[in-house]
Amino acid sequence: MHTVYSDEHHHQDGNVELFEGKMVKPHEIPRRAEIVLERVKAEKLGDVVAPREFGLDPILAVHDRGFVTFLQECWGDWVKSGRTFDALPHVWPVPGLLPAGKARQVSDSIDGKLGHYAIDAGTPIVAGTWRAVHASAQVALTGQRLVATGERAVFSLCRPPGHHAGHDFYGGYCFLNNAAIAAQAFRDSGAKRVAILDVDYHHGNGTQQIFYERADVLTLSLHADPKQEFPYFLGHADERGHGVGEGYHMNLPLPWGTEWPEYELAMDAAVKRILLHGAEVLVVSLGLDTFEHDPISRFKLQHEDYLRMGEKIASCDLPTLFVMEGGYAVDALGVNAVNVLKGFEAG
Ligand code: OKP
Ligand code: ZN
Repeated sequence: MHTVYSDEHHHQDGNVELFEGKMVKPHEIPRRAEIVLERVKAEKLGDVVAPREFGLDPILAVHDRGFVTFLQECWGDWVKSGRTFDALPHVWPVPGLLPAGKARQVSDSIDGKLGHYAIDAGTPIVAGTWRAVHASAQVALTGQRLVATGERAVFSLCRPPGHHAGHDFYGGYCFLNNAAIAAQAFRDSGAKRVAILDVDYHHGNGTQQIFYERADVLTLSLHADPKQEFPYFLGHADERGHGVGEGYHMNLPLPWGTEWPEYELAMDAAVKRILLHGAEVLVVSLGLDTFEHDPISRFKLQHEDYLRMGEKIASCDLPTLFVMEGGYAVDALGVNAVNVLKGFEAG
């Protein structure tokens, strides 16, 4: 299996995130991608290739133009307003703030803009953020191209991750939705039915939002119950899509403490739904924060369980693009990610 990787991710290297009431060192760090790359090489998974450049068009096929411009200009505006440390929001236009019929306006102030586009204060924007997230999307798009032109499976080693980013919002360490951008690119290169399976510990709220009213891209997410866990406000089992998209989204929330036997049952339900969809291609949002020792998560999957997970994904028997998402037990991240890919190849 080819791995697509770019060093550009190093430009996203924040100093702080707001976490449990404290400003702490970010969990989403460059070492995460390095250790996965090291394991890919040590296990001889296959060639490591650099991304090609597909420009902005495939990004704008999923994201709002004003939002993308904000991401490109944010750091410059932040510096112009006299700040030197990481850009974080501290005020939000919550629903109910505005009177009925009054549309939300984008502020001229960078602080207003941050609150307009961000869903949390855990996702720092720094000087190199746009450079890194642009490259991360190109890593996903390059993987997409390789699968669309005949590879059975490709690993897009994306960083920063993407599944919390929506049409016009960012957060949860995510800026551009790499998996959604790739799925849309599959549609635009001729695939009629696409599926995105999100196995990150956290609900893929951005991916859900982007495809919620569409039947062509089936989205499925296995995650910690939002009643207990980030992103808190979305990811419940009764969110099933809307309009023509009704029935084309599936949430499988699971409780804290979930181990492989229960996780496997949820995966079986997801695989069944993917096959029913008649998907021609599968995009996997591959988060490894379901691991028992993940510092911010509370599922209990073990190293070997990721081999089983890969086999399960292979049982869909579809061309598959793996897109890297979360996973914060950094020392174990390479082993767990590559176990999924090796399990897939054996399956
Ligand atoms: C990104 B990805 C909860 C803090 C949550 C944000 C987590 C973002 C995870 N105590 N902070 O899905 O791995
Ligand atoms: Zn996650």
